[in-house]
Amino acid sequence: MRVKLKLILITSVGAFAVWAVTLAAPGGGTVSGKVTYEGTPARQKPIDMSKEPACAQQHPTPITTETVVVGPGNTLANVVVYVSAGAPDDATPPTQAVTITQKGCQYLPHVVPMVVNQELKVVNADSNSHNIHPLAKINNEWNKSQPPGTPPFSEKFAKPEFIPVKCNIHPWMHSSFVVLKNSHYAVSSGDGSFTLANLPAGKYTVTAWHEAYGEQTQDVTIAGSETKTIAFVFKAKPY
Ligand SMILES: [Cu+2]
Repeated sequence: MRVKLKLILITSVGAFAVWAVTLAAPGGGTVSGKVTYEGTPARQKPIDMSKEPACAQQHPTPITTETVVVGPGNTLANVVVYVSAGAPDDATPPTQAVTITQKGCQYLPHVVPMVVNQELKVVNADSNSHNIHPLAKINNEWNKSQPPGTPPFSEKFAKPEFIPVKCNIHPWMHSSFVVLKNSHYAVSSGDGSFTLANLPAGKYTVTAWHEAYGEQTQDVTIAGSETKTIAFVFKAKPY
């Protein structure tokens, strides 16, 4: 009788555990919000691509530098928002590669976050050569020429680092590789918004990084499947 009771108890505890896991598995909490600036951002400079006609032709309206990309309502794009403390490092890198494409003598996207040892695919979609050169200091620095029509190549970075990237052929081309320890990251879009989803309950430090305005952090505690809203406001550097 006693054994039977124990069995029933174990079975119900087991069933409860399965039920609890099922409840917790799909969601977790969410941190979302907006990145804005105050002050006057430096005016972006028009890019003269006349030396590379194949690229110039791709921009009927001349483009500008993308160091600071803003939207209506003082919103700030291209800010990497990521969990810098409180989450475990990814045990294995995400299986899907991150891609940077050189097109119209621009880097698409302008800011490229990735996880340590995640595959980074470099694509040249132009009919001219590019020379992609990440100026890494903690990771190995490399410098690769990519003539038109050559297939994409893959690289990866073994350590977390913010890496400025340039093209040795076109001085106006620059990008940033942001190598992070976990996949809890987002890049603020044109309207400054970002979302970090699927965060298990816990206390986190969230960092927002901008290539010209530096970084800010905020602590956020997530309980259950709630959504917490936070805001980052950067001081724009003037002209
Ligand atoms: Cu180039």
